[in-house]
Amino acid sequence: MSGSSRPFVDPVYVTRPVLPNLSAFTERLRDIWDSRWLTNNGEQHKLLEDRLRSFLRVPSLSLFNNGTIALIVACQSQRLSGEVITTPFTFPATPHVLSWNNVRPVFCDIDPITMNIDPKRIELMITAQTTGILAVHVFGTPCDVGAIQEIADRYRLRVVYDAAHAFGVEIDGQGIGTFGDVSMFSFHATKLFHTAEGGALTFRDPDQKPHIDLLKNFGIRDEEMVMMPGINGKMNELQAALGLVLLECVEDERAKRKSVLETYRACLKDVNGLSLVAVDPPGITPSYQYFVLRINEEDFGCSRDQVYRDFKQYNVMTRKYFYPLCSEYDCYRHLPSSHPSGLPEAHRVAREVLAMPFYGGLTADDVERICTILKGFRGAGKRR
Ligand code: T4K
Repeated sequence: MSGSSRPFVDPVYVTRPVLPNLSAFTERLRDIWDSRWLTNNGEQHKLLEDRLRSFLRVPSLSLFNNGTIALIVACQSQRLSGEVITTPFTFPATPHVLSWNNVRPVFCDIDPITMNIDPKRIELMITAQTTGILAVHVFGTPCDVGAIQEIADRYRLRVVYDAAHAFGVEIDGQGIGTFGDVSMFSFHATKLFHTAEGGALTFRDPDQKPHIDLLKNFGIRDEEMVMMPGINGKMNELQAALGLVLLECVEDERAKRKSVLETYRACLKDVNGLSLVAVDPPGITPSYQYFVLRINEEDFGCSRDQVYRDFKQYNVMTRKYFYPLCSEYDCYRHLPSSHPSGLPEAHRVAREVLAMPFYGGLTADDVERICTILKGFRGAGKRR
């Protein structure tokens, strides 16, 4: 391996936003300026909904101003109430949207390989109050959608997917946004496809769209009729214009990330104590959103926390996605389902994961240097 272990001059972040050619963006801005139409279902918005529907292979889609508001609306649209079974291994937005809907999150343990909610344990957590399952395709790895749907059908539960990390993921050619009742995609700046802030809901049944579009627009049907207490979840024309030009860059960025992933794999194969989270198992079209390692302290001779801290001295800013678990937050710790005894796999995974720098702008040399630095930490815990 050619990589040296010098510190990087500039910080290397976990990700960098993809940016389009500026003039392609300003061209669209000119159209917006000419039309003086800035938000509320404008031309850019309509065009982006069309383009994303075909890109994501979904029958129906509604754009939002961010993924969290979209997920709040998804829960409203499915009339979730009482308790909803979810995963503790996720970004805070996932359980928070339940709280914002006055629903109690019930944390279910995860599968140790996929790190997604474990369908085998879901059934044990169902009570008379359970109305749905809120599952996350964490790091873009699809949940066991068949097993989840089977449980939901048997108990008449709604299924909402947090697909924030799963842009462009397909299972045997089927868009990930077609599973369950509704799925949420995040278009935050740190995502493979983004609109600076933004998001979307996708759903198999196009009849859901009018209801969801009402919910994101204050419940307004026309100038004299407000149908329900909706919220302002609208994406504006500037965001949509950015999305339209960025959609043209997604395949190129994906190809670059695939090559970054291959370099990581080549450099880190057979390192005792490190395992690479598989983002592209057979049959899955991956998103290439994150590249995550698991560090087994005993075998690697250095803990995940130590690796995270030591990397900073080399200007490499990794992230502990997702530590701490949501069940450990002050607002959820009191819940019976938050007790660590019921979440052993989630606790182990949260201690071991480390999201590595992963974006198309990384060169093979950057990746080799990062891997050389990482290998230099082996056994460091024992030497201290
Ligand atoms: N569900 C799940 C499972 C999610 O992961 C998320 C969001 C949501 C729901 C909610 O969707 P949104 O409402 O956000 O649409 C980041 C993102 O802000 C967040 O969207 C994302 N998940 C989460 C996993 O990552 P932070 O707090 O780690 O972001 P931040 O600001 O530390 O950014 C990470 C790195 O990216 C920085 O160290 C540098 C780089 N960066 C970031 C920004 C914003 C840039 O280079 N330029 C930038 O503009 O949450």
